[in-house]
Amino acid sequence: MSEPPSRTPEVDTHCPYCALQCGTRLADGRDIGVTVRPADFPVNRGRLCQKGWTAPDVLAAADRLTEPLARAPDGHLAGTTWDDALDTVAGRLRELRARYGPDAVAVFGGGGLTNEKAYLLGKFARLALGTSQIDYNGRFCMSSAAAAGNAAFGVDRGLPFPVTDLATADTVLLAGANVAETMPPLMQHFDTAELVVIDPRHTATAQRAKLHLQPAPGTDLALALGLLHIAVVEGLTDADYIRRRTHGFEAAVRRAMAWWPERVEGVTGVPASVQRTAVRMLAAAGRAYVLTGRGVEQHSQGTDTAAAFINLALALGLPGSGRGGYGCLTGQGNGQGGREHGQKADQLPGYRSLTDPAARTHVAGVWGVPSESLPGPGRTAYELLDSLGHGQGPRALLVFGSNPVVSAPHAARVAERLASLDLLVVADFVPSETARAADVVLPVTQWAEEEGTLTSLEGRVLRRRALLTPPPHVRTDLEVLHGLAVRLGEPAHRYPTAPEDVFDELRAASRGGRADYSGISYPRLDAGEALHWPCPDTEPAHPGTPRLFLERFAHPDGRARFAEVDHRGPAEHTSAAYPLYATTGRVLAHYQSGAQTRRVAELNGVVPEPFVSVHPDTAARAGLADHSLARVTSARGSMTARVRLDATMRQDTLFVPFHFPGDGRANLFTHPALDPRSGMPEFKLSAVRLEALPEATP
Ligand SMILES: Nc1nc2c(c(=O)[nH]1)N[C@H]1C(S)=C(S)[C@@H](COP(=O)(O)OP(=O)(O)OC[C@H]3O[C@@H](n4cnc5c(=O)[nH]c(N)nc54)[C@H](O)[C@@H]3O)O[C@H]1N2
Ligand SMILES: Nc1nc2c(c(=O)[nH]1)N[C@H]1C(S)=C(S)[C@@H](COP(=O)(O)OP(=O)(O)OC[C@H]3O[C@@H](n4cnc5c(=O)[nH]c(N)nc54)[C@H](O)[C@@H]3O)O[C@H]1N2
Ligand code: SF4
Ligand SMILES: [Mo]
Repeated sequence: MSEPPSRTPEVDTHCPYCALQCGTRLADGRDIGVTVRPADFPVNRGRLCQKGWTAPDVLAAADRLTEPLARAPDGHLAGTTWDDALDTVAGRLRELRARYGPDAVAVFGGGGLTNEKAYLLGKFARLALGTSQIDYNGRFCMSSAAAAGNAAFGVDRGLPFPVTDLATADTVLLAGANVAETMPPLMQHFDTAELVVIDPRHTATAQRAKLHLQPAPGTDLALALGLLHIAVVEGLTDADYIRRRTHGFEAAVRRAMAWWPERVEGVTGVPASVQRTAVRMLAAAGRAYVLTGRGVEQHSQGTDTAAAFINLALALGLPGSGRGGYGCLTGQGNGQGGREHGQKADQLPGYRSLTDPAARTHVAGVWGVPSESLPGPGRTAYELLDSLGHGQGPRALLVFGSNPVVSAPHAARVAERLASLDLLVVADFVPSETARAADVVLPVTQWAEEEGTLTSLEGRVLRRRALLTPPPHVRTDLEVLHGLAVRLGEPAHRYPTAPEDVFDELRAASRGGRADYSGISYPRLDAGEALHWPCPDTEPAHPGTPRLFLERFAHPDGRARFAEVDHRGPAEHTSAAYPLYATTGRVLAHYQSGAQTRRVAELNGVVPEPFVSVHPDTAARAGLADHSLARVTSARGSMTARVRLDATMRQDTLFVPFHFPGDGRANLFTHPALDPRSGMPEFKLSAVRLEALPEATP
């Protein structure tokens, strides 16, 4: 066991936000509060972004949740005791289950939860609730790239190599990733590389690029097919690698042959000459990497698009060759671990499939239950939210680590579904927009008050360590799950509350799975070992796997698969009523739904309100000037934002960050069309119109 946290004046831990998981040292400055400084950790090497520097402010947020709340008869959320809150929740869950069956209760998790929380949440859903209805916000994040990675390589680890390998690159293709704002300390690893950036906007990242391809949103699949076409026609593919290490090249190329550069230019707007330069830069590089972000993944053809970029990387002979590779830049703090331990609708711990009989037997054995008692797969995140409170859909929802009222697509619809529930329970440490809509709110600890592990974007397992003792009436998520499970009649020992005990069980459950953690332990991590999964429990101790695929890919025959994909186009096209594209994404100063960063004065000072980036000519046509108030309307609904003129924008495209609540929610206009292979929504493309709003409206 580690030291009791309250006696430690300083601890080494990691930033609470994104998947880069910058190393930090926290100190309890008592009167001045918690201070943070960057550690000399390989991914951040002494740097942090502005969110990391200000993260301690959320620990002391003025409206921090410090006691359980329950909806009083007058409709207000009022303080209550833990026993009352948990008894109420458990009692109502039992009633709903008795009346409608176990699938009447649903669970929504998050990629910010530690490995221990994600694991115990999945176990709680399948055993204590007996429900198939569990999914999480990672479905909205990189699920399409995960599906493409599994199909191509037989395993999905965002970066199958350490971040520091990127520093050896000559050329890096960043497709739909704005790293300069979303993972600023990562940029230092590109100092000597030539960047090729694919983004409809001339982002801070594109400004650092040698070459910027600025396609229309939603056309990346055509572009990636075109890049493969050029590589083939110009004889730049690695025939020896393709023959030895892959399957399916010819079928993939047959599709790409229909995408000659001029046709691709017509669809994407990227000049043929620029396409050719991009491919030549990648092929000429001694070491080259192809990296994808949400810009290409958050589409209804997101899996095929990620697959098309993987095809390009395979054709150039990069993955596992020691000459570069492909990676998906995972987003949330534990976005990687959060997708491995069983909070996904179709999944058991160890990245196992819920429909695989051997996987069910193994995990049921660890849990001490018969495998027939495990439910089958449930609905994916948006389908789940959309089904709430009507028809065969769940009547109760428990939310741990997400704020879907702001972050889910077609958010007005989601808010309406949440309101129709018989019971909404939210565990959070701040009154998020979703918590405010709940019947019961359970106050939980924050990062600096708890122990656990997270798995970063490079598949390395990291320790989160506690500096502070939690406020008196705040509990950990593990304690909440324990308290509920026991009230639902489960044996207490099944839901340990000590993170290390949960981790040790997770190790056993993951043993032999695709994401095998069985050789990783708190003592090894605390001794400073850099352990990347898979890390089986071997004698002598397994060193972990920083680099995957060097010898073979994870498919049984050891070969990677090309995907036979074609461009279908987005779910929605522009029209007379909705003549512009709107895309959505992030700014440096805010994180996700903003539940945390909108509570930090310094960050709010930088970006205080929703905005829409517009080309000056597009704005002028709508009668809008810089800073004027605009309405962005799609067939789903409207949001309001202040105009930011930006002459580098495409004239046909608007950009809106999704960090703001209320009328400023980008997700009031986004399209819930889902990628058929992953359940990823089309966050990155809506057909909209832009109109001026009188100043007084908001
Ligand atoms: N500051 C900040 N950093 C974060 C987060 C945050 O909320 N704020 N969140 C974290 C998480 S969970 C994630 S998932 C990552 C996301 O990290 P990124 O993927 O870098 O972030 P986004 O801003 O969502 O999208 C990246 C870019 O895609 C572009 N884009 C939009 N539509 C298209 C398109 O059709 N094609 C192409 N090629 N590009 C397009 C946008 O203009 C944007 O610049 O960031 C992580 N880091
Ligand atoms: N339009 C549009 N929408 C998007 C995206 C986009 O690019 N465009 N991106 C999507 C992506 S990539 C993502 S990842 C999602 C993220 O969107 P959300 O799922 O809403 O993510 P957060 O805002 O991080 O919400 C996390 C909530 O859980 C709380 N929380 C944090 N840690 C814990 C914990 O350990 N336990 C508990 N109980 N609570 C915790 C936080 O206070 C916060 O209220 O948004 C998606 N939505
Ligand atoms: S880049 Fe990510 S992990 Fe690093 S300080 Fe910023 S938010 Fe935190
Ligand atoms: Mo994400």
